[in-house]
Amino acid sequence: NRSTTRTVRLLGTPLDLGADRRGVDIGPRAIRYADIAGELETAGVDCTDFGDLRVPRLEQCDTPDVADDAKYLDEIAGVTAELADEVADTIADGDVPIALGGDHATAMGPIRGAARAADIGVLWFDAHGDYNTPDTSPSGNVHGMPLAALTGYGEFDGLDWTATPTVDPSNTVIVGARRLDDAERLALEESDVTVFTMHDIDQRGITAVVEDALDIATDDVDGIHVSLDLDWLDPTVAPGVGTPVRGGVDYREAHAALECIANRDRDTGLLRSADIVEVNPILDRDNRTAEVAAELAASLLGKQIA
Ligand code: 6HN
Ligand code: MN
Ligand code: MN
Ligand code: MN
Repeated sequence: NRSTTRTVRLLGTPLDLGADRRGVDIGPRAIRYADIAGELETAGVDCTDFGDLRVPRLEQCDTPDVADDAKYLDEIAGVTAELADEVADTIADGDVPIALGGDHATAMGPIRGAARAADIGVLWFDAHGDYNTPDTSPSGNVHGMPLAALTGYGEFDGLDWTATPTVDPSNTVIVGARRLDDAERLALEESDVTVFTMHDIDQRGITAVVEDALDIATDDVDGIHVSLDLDWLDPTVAPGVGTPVRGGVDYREAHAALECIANRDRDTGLLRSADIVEVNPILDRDNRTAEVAAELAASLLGKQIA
């Protein structure tokens, strides 16, 4: 049981090298303007902001070959290795790191950092599986690959750490999937990763699905990381994302899901780290998606709604 006030440390990661659509690098700033710090304070946690990590600008990088099967992988590896160090330091200080992306390749940082100190499970809220590898990816965009890399699936040239799982696939759960590439779907079927689709949420309701996801992710580990891709939500609620897919969770379902995690966390202190990714202000309307992101952070950290 947790009784002391916790401190969240925001780690801005303006990484856009993993995705095709420009603008996701402005995500951290938009989420700050949406007052994530104030939202987190309403959840009863203190909030410190470490500013932004340095990320190479796309214009400064060598243009990838058209045949490149994992574009900017070296640069992304460098940025996320630094982010992993910051996350590990944050956890060692007793604080909760939240990485603000940036595209979803960002998640490699906090998950590797959190896994250094403890065995963790992962809850991956996403329309997509992000389980492609350089060999299966239809786009060569690394934001479609982080979960494969982190569970030790596939060959990633030059990324030595992918040779062994950072997280056990049997403690890895995708929630809300509705668009998987063919090879990705097959690979997930053969893996020990659990996938709850939107169909499961339709049939069983969001809270039942998330309770199951929590049971799976927390089995025989010390804590969890929560990875929140804003395209998990329906584009009517979160339009500012680079790869929108119709048919996502609505506003209340999203909050209910994170409140389930907060409830479990209140009893057991299982939440180690999180990332909030894929907010693209260029594609957004009136910063709505960043506002949803900020509000969801508060629900994850235990904001009471009454
Ligand atoms: N995301 N499956 C597609 C690809 O290019 O691999 C889309 C990936 C989207 C990734 O939204 O984090
Ligand atoms: Mn994603
Ligand atoms: Mn996605
Ligand atoms: Mn296990």
